[in-house]
Amino acid sequence: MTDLASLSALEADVLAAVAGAADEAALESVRVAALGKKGSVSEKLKTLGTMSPDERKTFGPALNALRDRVAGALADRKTALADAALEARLASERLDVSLPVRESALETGRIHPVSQVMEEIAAIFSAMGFSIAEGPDIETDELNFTALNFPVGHPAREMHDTFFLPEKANGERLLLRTHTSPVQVRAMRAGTPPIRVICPGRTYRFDMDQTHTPMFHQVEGLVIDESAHMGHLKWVLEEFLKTFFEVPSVELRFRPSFFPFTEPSMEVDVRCRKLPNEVRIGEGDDWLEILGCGMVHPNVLRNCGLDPDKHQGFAWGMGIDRIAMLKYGMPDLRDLFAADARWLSHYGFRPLDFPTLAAGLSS
Ligand code: 2NL
Repeated sequence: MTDLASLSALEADVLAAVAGAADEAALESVRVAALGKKGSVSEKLKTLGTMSPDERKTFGPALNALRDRVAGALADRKTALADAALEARLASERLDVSLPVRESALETGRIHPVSQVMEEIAAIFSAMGFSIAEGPDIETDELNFTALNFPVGHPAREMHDTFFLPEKANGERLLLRTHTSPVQVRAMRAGTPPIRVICPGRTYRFDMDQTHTPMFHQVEGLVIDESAHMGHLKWVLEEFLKTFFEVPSVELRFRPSFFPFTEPSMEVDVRCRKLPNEVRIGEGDDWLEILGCGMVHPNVLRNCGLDPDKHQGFAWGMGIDRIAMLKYGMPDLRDLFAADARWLSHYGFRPLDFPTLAAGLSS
C-alpha cells in the first residue's frame, strides 16, 4: 500500500541518483530505473488503477507531480551534463589562432647576410647576361700575380700582405688568393670573347683591425669584347648599384687611380647621405668609395691569350662585406665572422627567400 511518506522517500532517492549521475550515460540509467516501463516511479503510477476513487484523489495528483519533478530534474541534469561536457571539450581542444606559425625544420636555419648579398649580386648580373664563375681559394703565384701584370717585387707579393703556403719541393709557393681575379684569368684562358663574367668569393690578406679581417669577400666583374668601353662600364656599374641598393637612381664619381691590371684605373664613389646610424645611397651631399675599376691592361689580355689589337674590355672589383653592412645596417664588420647564432637569427635570411629581381631583391 502506498503512503505519502514512502512517496517522498522514493522521490528523495531518485533525485539523489539524478544529482549523483556523473555523465549522460549514468543519467540515462537513472531515468530508466525511475521512469522506464518497469521504473520505480512508473510502478507507483500503475498502482493508481487499483486504488479506490478516494485514494486516487489523494495519490493521483501527488504521483503525477512527483513524476513531473523527477522528469524536470532529469532534464535539468541532462542539460547541465551536456554543458559541462562541451566546456571540457572547448578547454581541451583550445586552439590559439593568433600564435605565430611554427617554422618547419627546412626553414629554421638562417642564410648569412654575406651569402644573401652574393645571391643578390648574382641575380642582378645574371639578368644583365653575365655568367657566374668560381675558383679555388688556394692559387698559384702565376694566376694571382704574374698574369695580372704585378711586377716582381710588388709589395702585394710580400709575406706581410699575402698568406703563402709552405714552399713545395719544386720551389713553387702556393698562396691564398688576395682577390678573385685569378678566376677571371681562367675564364679568359678557357673561353673566347665576348666574355661577361662575375666572380664572387672569399679572398685573403694579411690584415686585421677594426675594418679589416684576414678573410673577406669580393666580387669582380669582367667584360671582354671587340669594342667594350668605359661608357659600358659606367652603365653596368650604375645599373648594378641602383638595383642593389634598391633606389631609383645613383650618381657616381670616377677618380683616377692605379691598379697593375687596368689602364686607365679608377676609383668609384657613390653619392650618399651619412646619417648617425645609417648611410643612404643615391641622395645627400657625401661620397662613399665603393669600388675600383678600369680598362683591362693590354699585358693582362696578352697573358690570357687575347690579342689587345682585337679585344678590349673592362673590369671592376668590390668588397662584399662592406656593402652588405651598408645595405642591411650591420654596424660591426667583425660580427660577420663571429658565428654568433643570436646575431645570425637577427640579421640572417630565411632559407627559402631567394633574392630575385622580380620580387624586388630584399622584400
Ligand atoms: C678594388 C679594385 C679591381 C679589377 C679589380 C681585374 C681583373 C682582371 C683584369 C683586370 Cl682579370 N682587372 N679586376 C680591376 C680593377 C679593380 O678591384 O678596389 N677591389 C676591392
